Formats: sequence, structure tokens, C-alpha cells
Amino acid sequence: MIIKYNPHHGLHHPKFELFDGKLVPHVEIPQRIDYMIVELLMAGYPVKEASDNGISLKELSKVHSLEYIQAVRNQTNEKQYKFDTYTPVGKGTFNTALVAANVTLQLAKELTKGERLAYALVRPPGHHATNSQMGGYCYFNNAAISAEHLSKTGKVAILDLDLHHGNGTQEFFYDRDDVLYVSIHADPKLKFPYTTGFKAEVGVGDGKSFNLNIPLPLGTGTNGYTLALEQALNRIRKFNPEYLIISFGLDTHELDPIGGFRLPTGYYELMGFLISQLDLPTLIVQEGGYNLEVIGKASVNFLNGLTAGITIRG
Ligand code: OKP
Ligand code: ZN
Repeated sequence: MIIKYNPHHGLHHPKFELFDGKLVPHVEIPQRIDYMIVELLMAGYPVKEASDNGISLKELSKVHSLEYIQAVRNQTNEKQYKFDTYTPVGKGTFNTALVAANVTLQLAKELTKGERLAYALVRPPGHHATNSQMGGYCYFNNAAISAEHLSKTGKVAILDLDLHHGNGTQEFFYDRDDVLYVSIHADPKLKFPYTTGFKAEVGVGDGKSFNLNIPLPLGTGTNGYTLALEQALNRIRKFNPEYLIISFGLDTHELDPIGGFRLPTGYYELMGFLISQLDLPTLIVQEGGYNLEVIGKASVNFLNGLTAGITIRG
């Protein structure tokens, strides 16, 4: 198993977000990854620094428009490139987002060489970013860039476990039957991104029935979550992909400051174990998760569950 992070991820450090007309401290901060690294190392996981940017403009522009990439690079805060007020572009944003995409893509390439499990411990997250708009703390869609790459070798299932619906990822593959998008998230009537993530969004054209949204009520605990996860895993089994990408959010934790589900730290081990039963080469991409005290331990538990499952199956 490989775990990699970008040692310079702290160059992107949003201070505030504009929420309900007020400036509130930003939750998507560098300490998230720093705290997770400490817990993973203490648990004996091999966390390694990723090498610097090697992603090509060609790979990035398969998912994002050149105009948009330039806008992030030029620190453009113009409205046309944003769909909310939570996602500021600063001096370090372009490089940090670029390296996050790079680390994730490097690990995706490891899967094609036979690696069974890889974890991109990246920030900023990516699943809300669309072709030409940033939003929901996301700039470049790390999971989508990697799925696009892997789809050249075989079918890809994306399992989005972040509390929020991954509108960006859904949009990229909405008309395709070679990339399945399955997401379990909080009811979008009540939670960001508000306008997508409903059950009725099933895909279009060739992609019809290759998009599965499983919205759950606020307050969902372990029982409700496990039922949803079984449904998601069954759909993925039926799809029979070559690769699995997990958009891994830890904002489903009961103590998350912007969450709303009730999953305790110990539950993530079962989550990992259930997913391991798919028996697929798996790329984990870090998305959200904002309680610094719990995300490290929850992540360790998730890996414990995943790797226990892999060991049992030999
Ligand atoms: C990004 B990811 C609270 C409003 C926050 C934006 C949520 C972005 C979540 N101040 N709304 O999916 O974890
Ligand atoms: Zn989230």
C-alpha cells in the first residue's frame, strides 16, 4: 500500500469563508492533513512525501478548461469561475491544487502497474470542482482526473463517501457508461451543494443508470449508513469495474463541525472492511473532514478495515 501527501500543501490556507453574509473561519485548513499524517504514522502506516508537480497540462485539461486553469493560476476571483463564496483563490492555491491533482494521478498510475491500495492524502479537496468552476473548497477535481486516466485501461467505479454530494464528479461522467458514479451523502435540500445529489439524477444517454445518488437524512447513524453502503456496493459489483476510486470524506463523523451524520470513529473500520470485499484495486482520494481531533483516528480505522479485508482474502 502507498500513502502520499504533498509536503507543500500548507501554501493554500484560506482564512475565512463568506457564509450568510458573515466572514467565518475557514475549516479547510492545512492542519487537517498534518493531523492525519501524525495518526497514520503512529499507527504504523507508511506515509510518504510525494515528488513535486509532474501532471501535464494535457492531463489537467481533459477535465478542466484551459481558460479556467489560467484563471486559477492568475488568482482570478471573478464570479464566472465560482459557484459559491466559500472558495477563495490565494497565492498558493494554484500550486497546492495542482500538486493535489498530481499526487492523486501518480497514485492512479500505480494502480495500473499492479498496486492494490493507494491513498492520496491531499487537500484542497476536488469533488465539487467542475470543468470551469471552483466551489465547495475545491479547485481541481482530483478524483475525476484520475478516473479519466484509469478509464483508458478499464471501467472505473467512483464511490463518493463525503457527506456532500460530488456535483463536479457526477457532471464529468454523467453521459458515460464506462465510469460509474455512486454517492452517499446528506440530503441536498438541507446541505451543500443544494442543487444536485437527488435520486432522480441517474445519468443521460449512454450514461443512463450509471449514476447513483443515495441521499440520506441528517442524523443518519450506523444502521442507516450501512444499508446505504450495501446498496452502493451492490451496484458497483453489478458494474464489475477494473478499478475503484473512493472520494473519501470524513465529514460524515458525528463530531464534524459542518456535517450532520452520526458516525462514530470506530465505525470507519466496518466501512473499510465492507468496501474491501469488492476486491478491487483501490485509490482513496481525500475529500472533506473537518474535526481535527477525530479525522486522523477515523482514517486509521478505515485503513485497518480495508487492509484486514484484503489480508483475509489473501
Ligand atoms: C466541501 B467538501 C458552512 C458552509 C459550508 C460548503 C461545504 C463544502 C464542503 N460554513 N458549505 O465536500 O467537504
Ligand atoms: Zn464534504
